[in-house]
Amino acid sequence: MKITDVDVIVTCPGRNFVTVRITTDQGLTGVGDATLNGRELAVVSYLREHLAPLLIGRDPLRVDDTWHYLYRGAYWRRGPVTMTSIAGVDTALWDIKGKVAGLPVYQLLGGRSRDAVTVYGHASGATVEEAVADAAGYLERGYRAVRVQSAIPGLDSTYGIGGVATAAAHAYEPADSAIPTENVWDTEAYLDHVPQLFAAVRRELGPLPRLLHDVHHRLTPNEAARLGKELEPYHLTWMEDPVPAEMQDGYRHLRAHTTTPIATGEVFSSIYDCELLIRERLIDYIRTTVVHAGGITHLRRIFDLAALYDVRSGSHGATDLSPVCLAAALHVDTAIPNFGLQEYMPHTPETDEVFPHSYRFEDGMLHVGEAPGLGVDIDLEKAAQYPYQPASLPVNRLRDGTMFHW
Ligand code: CS2
Ligand code: MG
Repeated sequence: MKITDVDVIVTCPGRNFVTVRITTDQGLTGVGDATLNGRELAVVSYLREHLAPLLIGRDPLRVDDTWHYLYRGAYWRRGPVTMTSIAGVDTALWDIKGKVAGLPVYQLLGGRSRDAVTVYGHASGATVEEAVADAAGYLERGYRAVRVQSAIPGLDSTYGIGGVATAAAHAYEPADSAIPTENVWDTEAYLDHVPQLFAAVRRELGPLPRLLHDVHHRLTPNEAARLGKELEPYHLTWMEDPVPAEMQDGYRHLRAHTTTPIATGEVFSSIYDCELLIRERLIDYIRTTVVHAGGITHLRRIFDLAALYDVRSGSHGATDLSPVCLAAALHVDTAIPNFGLQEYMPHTPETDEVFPHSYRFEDGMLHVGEAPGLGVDIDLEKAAQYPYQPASLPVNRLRDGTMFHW
């Protein structure tokens, strides 16, 4: 069998997505997500100009060899653009391999380690009361775990705040303008508010619901230690991305000062970004996912390393990761021994139409399909109806204008 075509498809049903579609000489096709929010066209160029020509004529079933051919062959290894491009190709090859074998991909990864995948939903609100009500709504809809974010008094906008209306419309998308929106950030206002938020959530919802919070990379290790300590009474399942991803040794200070579980990894693109944090048990959950961490081939290796140190998976699953990525992530989540939680933000109805898929949500769980391959595809006609729209993620500045972390 030989690869005859490698198409890179850009579509924007509400937000931009990049999809790799590989075709073989026997008419089989495979799809892979290669969406890098706010930098989509860099990946498109890397794929079209540099990877597609190298794949024509290759045997699509040599998945691991192709992965190393693209990774070691690049000479300039790692990094978000390279690893997202490799991920798109790798995922499409796993899809083809499943179709050739007549099996869903999780069967090729070792079979089921569980009957369904526990997900967490995104509750948020412009006020504490609204956030608590939104979280209660998720529990009523069967979710077993809820991430809670709320607006910070005194700040016009804060990460993750879409409010009930936006949540109902599945419309929260931070990359909302061609030129980055500039927000004002205030760490003290945030640190003062978040413990109050979780005090209210626990008071209203009780001790059992699994609660999560995304700090979104905005604290120093010592500020994160303070927050982690102040959140201890509320027994969070995890505090996510407390410090910028580059500050890896800062996790030692954080870990030494709080027992609040820590999750990180959504911006990591290779096992080398995760190794120290996993090996020193500085985190409890690793949030790498298929599209940004080099595809199924490399993600599986990251989770295998994590399993050695009892670190669980907590894969990123925001709506800027396409249904192709979510389907692939569910196959990995279904098979690995050290599954923790899967992030789940439902996509817009238009997006679900462009990417027909067999996974389904039921009672707080996502169920991977049994179709051969990944159980997801791209409708080329529908995709063509939604041309690319320039969109950048926001930036943060402190009150004095200093550039900060978003
Ligand atoms: C966030 C993401 O869902 C999350 O955990 O960190 O929504 C993130 O902001 C976006 O994926 C960035 O594109
Ligand atoms: Mg996050």
